[in-house]
Amino acid sequence: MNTNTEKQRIFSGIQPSGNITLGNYLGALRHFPELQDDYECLYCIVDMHTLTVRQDPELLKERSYSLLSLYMACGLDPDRSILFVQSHVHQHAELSWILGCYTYMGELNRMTQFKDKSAKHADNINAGLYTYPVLMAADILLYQSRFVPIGNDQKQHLELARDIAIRFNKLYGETFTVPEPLISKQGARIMSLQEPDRKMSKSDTNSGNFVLVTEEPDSIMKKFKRAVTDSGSEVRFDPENKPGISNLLNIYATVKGITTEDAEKEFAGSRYGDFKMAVGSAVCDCLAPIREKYELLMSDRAQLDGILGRNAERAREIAEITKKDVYRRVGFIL
Ligand code: ATP
Ligand code: LTN
Repeated sequence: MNTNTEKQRIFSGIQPSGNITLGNYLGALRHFPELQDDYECLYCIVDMHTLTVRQDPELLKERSYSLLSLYMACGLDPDRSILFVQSHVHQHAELSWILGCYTYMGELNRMTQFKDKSAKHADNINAGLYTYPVLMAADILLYQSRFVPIGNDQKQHLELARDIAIRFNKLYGETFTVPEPLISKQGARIMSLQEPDRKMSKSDTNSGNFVLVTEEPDSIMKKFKRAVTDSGSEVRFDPENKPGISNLLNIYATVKGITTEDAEKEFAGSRYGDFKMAVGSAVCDCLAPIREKYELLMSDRAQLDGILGRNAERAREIAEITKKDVYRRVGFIL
């Protein structure tokens, strides 16, 4: 367990399964930098999780570098936070096996992400897709993480990680810190621009559904212009009856740092077309500085490799402490 004199830990991960969307940014990544001062933060590029869906090897590698650059472009400092690649730290896979033996199939059967992804990839419902939440629990529990900043869609997985930690602690004594989710009030669930009843997802095959953090302003504006609204004419926050408009209000409020009520007031009486353009340009303003930094960082591979190497070493040191403790408790010879 963490002693009181140490800073509490934060852990979060994003899959390099595609380019990072506005949804990933507003739901999760945006909050990562602000936690760096008060906590010891670990932000992982969870490449092992991406194999649950078929990936192109060259693209996967490229996207891992890209995610590291984006972490830094958003304000993460690799000397303060530990920014690393999951597959560089062998303890994730090792702990995952053990935790799998303390997870019930009934629990995994209930996971909505498994159900959604099985439906989406019916030709490849593999065992990794099923045990995905166990690996995620290992990611978090290895570092005795206290808080986990995530979007709303990951809440169920975090609950499972908590249940596994509590179960293991009951059997073997206090081994794991029981983690808690950090879910923001606004921006925790950004919906698709074309199908606003589905979440914005980076692995979506229709690029009109998402906006990328690194996308050019022209292209962003086009996507907002084409965003699906409704047959009415009132800019009103009503997710059930007006999912498109409500999603746009949520996006606007989150990037501007205001409430959806205030956003609604600002656009009272506006035409849909003008409203959509205002949301698009607020998003462009928010993302432009990130894109500039990102491009600079991506141009120096040697620097990125150096950061990954150093940070993986720091992560392995922490992870080994928990892994050894777990091995000892279950009765493995050390
Ligand atoms: P994939 O499409 O490959 O499943 P994804 O876009 O759903 O990926 P993840 O890598 O699984 O993204 O998630 C990274 C983080 O972004 C998680 O904390 C997740 O909760 C958050 N997140 C993902 N999509 C959204 C969204 N639409 N709105 C808010 N947060 C989101
Ligand atoms: N399952 C998450 C990504 C993820 C994660 C984690 C998030 C893997 N391991 C640990 C937080 C903590 C996702 O699909 N968004």
